[in-house]
Amino acid sequence: MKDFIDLRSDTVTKPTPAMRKAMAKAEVGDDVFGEDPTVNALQEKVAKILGKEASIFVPSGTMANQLAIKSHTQPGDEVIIEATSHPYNFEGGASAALSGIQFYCLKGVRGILDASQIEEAIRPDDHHFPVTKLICLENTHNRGGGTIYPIQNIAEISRFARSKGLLVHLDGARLWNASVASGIKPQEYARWADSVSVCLSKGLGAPIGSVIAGTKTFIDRVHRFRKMFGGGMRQAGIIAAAGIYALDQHIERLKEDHKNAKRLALGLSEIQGVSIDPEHVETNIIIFDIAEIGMTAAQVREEMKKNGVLIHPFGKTLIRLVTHLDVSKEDIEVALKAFRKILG
Ligand code: TLP
Repeated sequence: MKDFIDLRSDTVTKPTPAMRKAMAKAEVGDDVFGEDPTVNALQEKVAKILGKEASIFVPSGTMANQLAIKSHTQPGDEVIIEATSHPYNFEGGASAALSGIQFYCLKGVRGILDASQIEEAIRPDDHHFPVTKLICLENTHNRGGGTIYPIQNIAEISRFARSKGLLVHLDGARLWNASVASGIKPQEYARWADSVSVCLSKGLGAPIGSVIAGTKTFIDRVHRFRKMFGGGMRQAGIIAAAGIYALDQHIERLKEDHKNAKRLALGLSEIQGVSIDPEHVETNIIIFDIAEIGMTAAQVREEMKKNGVLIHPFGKTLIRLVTHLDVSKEDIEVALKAFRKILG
């Protein structure tokens, strides 16, 4: 029996047989002692791709963001972030609990900020106010609908941040998607940020793993906190091998996911009552509203499940779909047929 067509997230991708082979063959050692050759190779590879001095392998994208925030700030500092960003909304309040910082949230356009907004958010140098320390950006922007951060905005925000002595962290959980879709190299995005986190477990088939990159001094600091957060892993080469394989084999094919997402968005836009602009689908994430249809997203989820398709409600009448390695062109047509049946 065929599995469900799983459009809930690109986190659901499974290692391919070839990736499993690479994992099985991986040379391993104790990474807490820095002795795992495969982890070391992955870290060198990612640092090079991102044009940074060093990088460090961590278990999840959440830990990567939280370690970056912890390493850049002191308790009481303020971090400027977009209101629908991942660290603010989907990381269990970790930045308050683990770093004692507070967020200053700005509303972006589909997740994207511009430098003038940042300028207004910086606190004056006065002891009444928290100290503004860090700006977090997200590329692509998840809740924004997989939006690609325009490189001009990143450059302007970063130049402005540097002129004010502020730091920039880039949550690049899906930087690969941004890069493949825009043709802009990951390094070009990364050069504007003091730290960059990337995920290997979103759309690339790797079971686990994220990497944070930055200067050697910064990564050294992250290393200490990784231990403190319980993220020091031992023979992690087994999973790092999956990451290396994913970077070598599964980046270019993200184009197919983007094409599938566009096809899905176009098909959905033809259903009466579905609110979606296919032009806004730039990568592998599709967010649409069904308010006019008179069903809730949770009801649609149940009906779609009966038709073999898994989807993710993103609000009362908002639905998010994500295309990835384990969703084919044919699966998109099956999903569209089910949507037409249920929503049409
Ligand atoms: N996002 C997940 C959920 O947590 C919402 C998803 O299904 O999209 N940054 C961004 C931009 C992300 O989208 C995610 C995962 C993370 C960080 C966290 O990564 P993990 O899940 O590895 O902790």
